[in-house]
Amino acid sequence: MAIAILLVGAERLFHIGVFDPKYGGDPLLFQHLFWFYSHPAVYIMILPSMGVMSELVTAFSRKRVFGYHFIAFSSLFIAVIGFLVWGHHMYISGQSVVAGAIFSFLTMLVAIPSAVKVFNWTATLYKGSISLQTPMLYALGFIGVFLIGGLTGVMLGTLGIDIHVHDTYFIVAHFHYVMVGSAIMGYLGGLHFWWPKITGRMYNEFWSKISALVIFIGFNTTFFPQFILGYLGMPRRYHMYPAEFQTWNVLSSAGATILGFGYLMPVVYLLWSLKFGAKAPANPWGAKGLEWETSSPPPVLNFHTPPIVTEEAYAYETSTPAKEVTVGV
Ligand SMILES: [Cu+2]
Repeated sequence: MAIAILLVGAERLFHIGVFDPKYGGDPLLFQHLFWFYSHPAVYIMILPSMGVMSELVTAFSRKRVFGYHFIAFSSLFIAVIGFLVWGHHMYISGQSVVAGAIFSFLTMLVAIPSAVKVFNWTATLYKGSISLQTPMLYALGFIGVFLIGGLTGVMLGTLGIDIHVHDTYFIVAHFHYVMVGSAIMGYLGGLHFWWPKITGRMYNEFWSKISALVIFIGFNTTFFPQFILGYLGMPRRYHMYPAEFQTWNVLSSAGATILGFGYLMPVVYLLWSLKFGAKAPANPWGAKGLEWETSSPPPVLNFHTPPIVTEEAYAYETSTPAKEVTVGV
């Protein structure tokens, strides 16, 4: 993005032809630079959320995360492939069919590490001792919503389907299933998981569960109709539309209102908990991990005395203990 801005500056100030045909430039180059930055930017937003997911699923299933190494390396794979797929935003920009086919193939590759994660999280749930506390509700919501976001990504990576739904609400719906449904759902799950650790206060369990459900329902009511609208041909960035699209648009707006209330609720009960919430114990979830070995909130420098690590990471009851390691402060 910095390079693109510098090039725009060079063109405006010194009339060096980069993007503007008047000076011999090509406007499509700007799209290339934009998407070369913007596609990885999307992964930058969802990868931390996926890390939180692995933490939540294992803690609330009381099982070591299934396929730990596969989950870890799939994140690296997604990060690398993310830089090679920008052309899937430009199938109908006039780029060559060969380029389109290569970008389509590379885009399909993203499905592999994504599926590795979803299957491994699901396998972690299998025969786990699951407790449906608020962070876990967000984690389960994430799996469902990300499945839809990911599978519609495969649909859009297909050259033929993308020509039909390009620049329609289908894109808007897909993007929000990944960015709002998945990424923000993971962030909220993480916020509810570590809130007692960060603040030393417990929030209201009842209202936090209600809020998670309201967000899930509001989100799907907002964005699922947009898949249908887009598939039926409603373009994005238009505020007027034919009468036959009215019902889906009204449903989507109604969902956005529900979603808005869902997002406001945590603001209220989390702020409330700062003053009136019960004092949080060191480890309210019975989770594994060094942060749960210290008080909530942690003291300056995190530990009064160096903690002694006697277990492997995520050593819930099915795992074997590892040899003793001392961790410095
Ligand atoms: Cu992309």
